[in-house]
Amino acid sequence: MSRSTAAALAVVVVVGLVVGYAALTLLFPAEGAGTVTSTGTSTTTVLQTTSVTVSTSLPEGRWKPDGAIEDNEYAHKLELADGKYFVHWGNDNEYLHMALEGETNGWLSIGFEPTSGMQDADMIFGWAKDGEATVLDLYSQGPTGPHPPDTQLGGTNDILEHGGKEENGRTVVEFKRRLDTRDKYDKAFTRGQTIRIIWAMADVDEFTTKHDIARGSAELTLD
Ligand code: HEM
Ligand SMILES: [Ca+2]
Ligand SMILES: [Ca+2]
Repeated sequence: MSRSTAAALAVVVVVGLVVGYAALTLLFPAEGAGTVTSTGTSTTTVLQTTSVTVSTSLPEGRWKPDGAIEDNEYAHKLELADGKYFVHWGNDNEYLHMALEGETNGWLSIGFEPTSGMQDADMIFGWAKDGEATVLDLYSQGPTGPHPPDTQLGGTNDILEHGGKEENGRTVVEFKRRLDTRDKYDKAFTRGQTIRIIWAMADVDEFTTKHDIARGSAELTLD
């Protein structure tokens, strides 16, 4: 090996170390957001491509659809209905985790991106009864419904996991879906997006009886 080749190789190795270190620093921020996948490509032809996958504990690791809202389980919280209803949420690159919490023994609901009234809202309905939670993926076809399950319209149920609890007049339902489910009856979300929502609650455990406690609209922003 000639001296110049050796010198060139040494430079390449040093550059490789620096690039690798930079990639690692990027991959391990103080507060990581979910699963970070990054591919660092070297600047020279000699170095190969590095691909590292890192899972942090936020928020996937902490999230449990058990009907209990733990500290730090959700990064965000929105108060509605003068404190009778709260929406909690968090997201990473892939998933949205959400909890609906309200002063009712009936249903809680959230609708994403309606056009007018309830129309075209991608709705999620939930309630808990006898220790069992029901969470439904629905779509509102008109300004006051109807909002059948996506599956009845030829779409898909995109609630990946769910759970909930009814206790002392309070109901909590928790669920997880992809930011982009690829179902035409769901709204596709991107990171950092501000989503217009409608919300409603009622004191009955079935999704064809109207909101008899409260309803309204608001906004929430994803990480
Ligand atoms: C369970 C079946 C439902 C029925 C039968 C129903 C029916 C109606 C009706 C008749 C109205 C007209 C105004 C009024 O009477 O209050 C209305 C308004 C509204 N509903 Fe529903 N609704 C249902 C579920 C939902 C759900 C699940 C949400 C939210 C996710 C929702 C959110 C709203 C909002 C925000 C308005 C006001 C719209 C506006 O004036 O711009 N509704 N609903
Ligand atoms: Ca939980
Ligand atoms: Ca769906």
